Amino acid sequence: MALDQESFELLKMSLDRFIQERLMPAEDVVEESDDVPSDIVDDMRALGLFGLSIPEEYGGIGLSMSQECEVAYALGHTALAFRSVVGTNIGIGSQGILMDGTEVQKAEYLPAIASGELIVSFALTEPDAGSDVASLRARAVPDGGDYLLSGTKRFITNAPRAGAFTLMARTGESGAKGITAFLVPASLPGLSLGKPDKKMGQRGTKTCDVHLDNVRVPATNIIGGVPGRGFKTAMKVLDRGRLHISALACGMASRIQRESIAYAQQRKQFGKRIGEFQLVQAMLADSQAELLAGWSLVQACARRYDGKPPALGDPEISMQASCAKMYATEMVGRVADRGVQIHGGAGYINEYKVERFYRDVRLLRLYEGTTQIQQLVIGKHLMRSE
Ligand code: COS
Repeated sequence: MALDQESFELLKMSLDRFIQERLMPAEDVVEESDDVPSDIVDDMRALGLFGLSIPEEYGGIGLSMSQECEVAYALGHTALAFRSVVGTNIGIGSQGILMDGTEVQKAEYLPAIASGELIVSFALTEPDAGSDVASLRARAVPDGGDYLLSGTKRFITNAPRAGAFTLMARTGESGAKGITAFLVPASLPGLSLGKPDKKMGQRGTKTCDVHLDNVRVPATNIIGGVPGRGFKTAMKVLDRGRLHISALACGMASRIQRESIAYAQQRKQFGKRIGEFQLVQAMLADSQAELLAGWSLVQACARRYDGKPPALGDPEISMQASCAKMYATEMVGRVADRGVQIHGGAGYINEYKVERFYRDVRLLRLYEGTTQIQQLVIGKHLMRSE
């Protein structure tokens, strides 16, 4: 699956213009209001951003992973809240349905997800199951032809905006094999939302708890129709999500570099522009080399991903996605830190963008698997290989 090159170039041109002319000027509004203005969300729908990764037959644009990474890289150049609005529809919310759903589920859900009419969230994490997903406790108990779902899901991105959830609950034995993925409409009785999370950064992104109190879900809403496959579905979705996040991290590193270079070119100290000092140039050079290394790694891993049908899962691809996620998100943390350093005291003041980006990028090393989880995935894979 891929969009032809000519159409993709046109899409990228419109997107770049949209980022420059609509999103960047609205960054302060997002920061101050802690929300993304609804007219911008409407424009995102019109541009097709919600359906980037959904095949054309279901009303999406059908980008390849490499193309999706280029889009994530472009969106990384502005407040991360904008990408977050569309992020769950492009990635972790929709991909379980696409990879493992039945034809009926795909036909029912994907067109509305692609158009952005339906926002879909990914509900995996729980208060006591973060990195250790296999220990999750939300229960799904069979009742007639239905399941009754109970439990709490935590830090669920876009939950306040969501019309449906791809939600993992336990239908069987302890561990990974007892986990099932369900499609859960947000309107079902017994489903309620917690208070909005107050986060360190990424203002404008919406996360909260999702509480399930005997929510009756038909068995036909099990993704793929077979219980016990939810853990693998979640892991495959995360492999893809991790590549997307690494591209986003590189985009944000590039933006922080731009801000830092612009500052170094105009700020004067000791009678010179600070960018003329070699110690400042050294920081910029380190960031530039790391940014290029990260982005090259992400592109190479995305190309490799495109060579393999995603529904199958592949330990080599998981390992590569974890390498990309680990390197790119750690890298942008270092770039943001240097960005603040280059700005000096101004970098600690919120009228300069680097102060905000420094806080925003911190999350990239945590969600969709911490750096330590990426190390585990990589290490496990290496120890298994001959
Ligand atoms: N694709 C397909 N199958 C996968 C897979 C993948 N990427 N990763 C694991 N599996 C399969 C394994 O092959 C194994 O299958 P079998 O039992 O048939 O052999 C099964 O899933 C269990 O795998 P494993 O034993 O590796 O599971 P663990 O409980 O050890 O968990 C980690 C592995 C820690 C990597 C996983 O729990 C994880 O990714 N945690 C972080 C979760 C996360 O990112 N949370 C963020 C919240 S979502 S925003």
